Amino acid sequence: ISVKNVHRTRFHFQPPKHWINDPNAPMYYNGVYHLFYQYNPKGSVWGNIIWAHSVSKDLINWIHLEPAIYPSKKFDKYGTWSGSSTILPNNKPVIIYTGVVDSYNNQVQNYAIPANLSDPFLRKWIKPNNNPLIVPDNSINRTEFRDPTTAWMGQDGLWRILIASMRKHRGMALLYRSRDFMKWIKAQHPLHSSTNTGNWECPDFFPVLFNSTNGLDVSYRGKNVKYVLKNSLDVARFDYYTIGMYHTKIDRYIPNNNPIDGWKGLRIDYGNFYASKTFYDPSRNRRVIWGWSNESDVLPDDEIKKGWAGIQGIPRQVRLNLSGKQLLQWPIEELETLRKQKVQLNNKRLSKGEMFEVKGISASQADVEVLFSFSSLNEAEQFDPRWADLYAQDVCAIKGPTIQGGLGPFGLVTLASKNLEEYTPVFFRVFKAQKSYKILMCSDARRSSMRQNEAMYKPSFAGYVDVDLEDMKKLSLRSLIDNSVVESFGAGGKTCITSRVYPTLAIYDNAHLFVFNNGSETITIETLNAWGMDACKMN
Ligand code: DQQ
Repeated sequence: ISVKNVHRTRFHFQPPKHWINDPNAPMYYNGVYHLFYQYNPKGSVWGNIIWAHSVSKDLINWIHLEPAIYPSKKFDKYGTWSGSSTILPNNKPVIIYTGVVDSYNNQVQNYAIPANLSDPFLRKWIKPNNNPLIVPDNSINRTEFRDPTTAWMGQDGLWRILIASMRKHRGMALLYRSRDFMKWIKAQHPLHSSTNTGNWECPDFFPVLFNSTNGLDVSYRGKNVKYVLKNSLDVARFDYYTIGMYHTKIDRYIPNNNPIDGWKGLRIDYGNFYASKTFYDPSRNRRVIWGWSNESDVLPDDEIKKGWAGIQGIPRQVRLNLSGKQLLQWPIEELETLRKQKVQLNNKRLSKGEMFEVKGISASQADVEVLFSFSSLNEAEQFDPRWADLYAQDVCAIKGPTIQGGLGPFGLVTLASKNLEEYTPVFFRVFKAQKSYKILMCSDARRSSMRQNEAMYKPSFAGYVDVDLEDMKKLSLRSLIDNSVVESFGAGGKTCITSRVYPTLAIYDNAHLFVFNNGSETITIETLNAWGMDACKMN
């Protein structure tokens, strides 16, 4: 078994070799999906960053093309960093990206346009001579000025974009306006900002519809809309979002009070997932989010040995949930074309301490959907009030899968070796807090690999799931298992967690999948559908 390949994913997006990070400028144009991404053409650690480019008809199978944007001019000589695309009303795409202009990492914003609009793949991109488009004024920290968003147009006919920045420790989404897309003027106030959050890398701002799965173009104007502001908090290394109102008269975004923005806010994903970005897909009337999942093995040694690092998560359709208080994310339906062998079971009861194996599919490469139910909440353990200040991840570390509980822990055991030397459980645990129930969802990598190495990152990632169990005593879980990644969706995509894991025994045909219950309340598996997954095609 080659070290290079054993942990390569087979249906997640990856180039053949080298380092990747942020997804850039995803778009749908004339029948083709484009994904650009931060790429090091020279090695498997971050550096020499260019924009690699791939195209697809279905967001699952990809053709890798030549790089689209790379350092070549004074305005981007030291790096072509993240950015976004906008499709102008005359059906012409334009990319705005960050150029690094010197070895101190001073940043400006540039634009690039396709050299030939009749090339269906838009292979070549030109950086016109009137670049840079935007240089920071004196009030801006020039090394913290990057990652322009897709532009939207206001009622006044002006284009608007956001640029990530920070002042002292206040993170912010700077707002710029333009009439002609060429001359950009900074608005007096950022669209939004928040103290002690560090730089808001890769901001993303988009409208979502109430009570609908449909996505909206970012310039949409109409009723029944809320807005989402997402940012990647540099220090925390997680992607956060709030839902709120966009007050177009004053050009300010005001998040709903609860939950707040900042480190304790809602996350797009509670695991290894960063620098995410959405785009509107008019062909299916949906909004899709992409996010980067970095390696968690021993950086950078393992990356150098493997010759590759980083994957993109499975694209997810995003929408507002019914309550209007959070997003729902779900793997795009095209993923289902890779499903092959299927096993199904219904109405199976799991009493305390029971665990059984799901056989008949390739457990190292699988898509598993399960609906659990239970008849009462009486057994739920007390939520220790001291945990209220902890992150869910810390509570999961205290209450791991092997610690017997009341209502839970129950869930899946993924990428398990036969005798459980290695396993990555994804599970729920229900607590009774003072006024309500708290549902913890964990994706616990602590026992994922036999490799003894302190430098391996094996966290007990976790988030809470906002479901009213008194209403309906059911919880659903979907996990996408792909060799070194377990990407899970709790309660229909309310809580998502991505873990990167590096089993040494639980690989290929030696990987196993189990369902378990380690709580005193009996759990019923109402339905379980599991599929082995084909590899996607990439070049
Ligand atoms: N990665 C890019 C930056 C961005 C960061 C550089 C986020 O533009 O802020 O590769 O991962």
